[in-house]
Amino acid sequence: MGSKRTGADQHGPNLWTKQARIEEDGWTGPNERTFIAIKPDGVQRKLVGEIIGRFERKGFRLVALKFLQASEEQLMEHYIDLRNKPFYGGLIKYMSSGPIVAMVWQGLDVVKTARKMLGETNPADSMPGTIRGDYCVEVSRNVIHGSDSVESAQKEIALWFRQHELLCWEDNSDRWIYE
Ligand code: DAT
Ligand code: MG
Repeated sequence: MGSKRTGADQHGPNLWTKQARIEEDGWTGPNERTFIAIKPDGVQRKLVGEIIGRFERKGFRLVALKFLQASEEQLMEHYIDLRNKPFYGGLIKYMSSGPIVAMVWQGLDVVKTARKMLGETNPADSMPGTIRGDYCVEVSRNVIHGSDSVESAQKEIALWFRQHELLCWEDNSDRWIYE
């Protein structure tokens, strides 16, 4: 060794981690993605670490994450299909009332599996062991959002993230998770 590292070296890829790059792959198989958001009540109730931990331990891969307070406009777009529901106004207010954690997770059947991990929309219908079954009580304070189909996931990810915010990185546990 002995040679002095240049600035470029220090910030570039090293032996252990491939430099993250913008993901351009398709959405099938292990590349399927879903949009997950920890709602303002989940943040206030200190569930961020617990919820992220569940997705990590399951074996899904984190592709993007940000902490933000969403505008009513963005939330109205996100929940556009519910615009005629009586709870729509209250839902937009609650979701914009404090910071949320917006994430993209990737893996085989991640959309369907994440919905199972969340539980039912109403916490009272959610099995213990699910996030909503374990951590909340009322439907209008159900701590987490997850896309309900691959098509919604694509729309939601495009609404909440820019392409360059979605990172492709080499996950060293992949060979223990996929055959
Ligand atoms: P999910 O979040 O399980 O996909 P959804 O898309 O039907 O459920 O509704 C979006 C959110 O709206 C839901 O997470 C909580 C709120 N919501 C749904 N039904 C409600 C109701 N009957 N009263 C109050 N809020 C409700
Ligand atoms: Mg929904």
